[in-house]
Amino acid sequence: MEAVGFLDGRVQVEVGDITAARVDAIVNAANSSLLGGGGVDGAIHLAGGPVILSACQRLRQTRFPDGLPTGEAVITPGGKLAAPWVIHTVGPIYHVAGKKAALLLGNCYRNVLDLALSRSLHTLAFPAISTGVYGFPREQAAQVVSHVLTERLLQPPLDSQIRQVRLIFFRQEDAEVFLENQTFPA
Ligand code: AR6
Repeated sequence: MEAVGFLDGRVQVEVGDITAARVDAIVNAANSSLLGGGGVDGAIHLAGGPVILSACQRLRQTRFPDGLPTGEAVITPGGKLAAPWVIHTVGPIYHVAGKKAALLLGNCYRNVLDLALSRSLHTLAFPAISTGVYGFPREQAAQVVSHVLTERLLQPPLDSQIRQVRLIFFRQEDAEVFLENQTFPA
């Protein structure tokens, strides 16, 4: 699939492996332990090497003894990844979050963007947070993600800060579901 652009090309929808993305930071769909797992989390730790886990363990000890709360985000070095940084966020478990699921998923994207702003990062790559093991419906996620990105990327301060957001889907079918359900302005 060719990449598809929105918001003047600043948002790009594509199919691929996020661990190979050359951006300032890739985003990890972590769990609150920050100590790794399966899915994209496992792939990022495997590709980036032990530097990422060490930094996550330090964050647990210093700032988050009870784990990173759902919707929040933290940053670590990227280790051996092409991206110098990884921003870890914890998406909602859909059936646990109930009515708050959409708000919490939106918070993941908002908090990642805010962290990128505070670290002067310009280019990001996101996986489809919560839509794997955590069971968030892909159609609803597409609406939440396109809404939050539109709201934030078109307004100060992110309008002049974030040059590129790549939404990287592992499977072509997931990218197609996103494209069918997104609500970016034409
Ligand atoms: N590049 C891009 N996307 C990927 C890759 C990759 N290399 N690998 C998988 N995906 P999931 P969640 C896609 O389950 O639902 C972990 O165990 C995948 O196809 O990784 O937020 C954590 O430790 C799917 O579309 O994340 C947590 O315990 C998307 O990434 C839990 O899973 C997200 O699927 C988090 O669950």
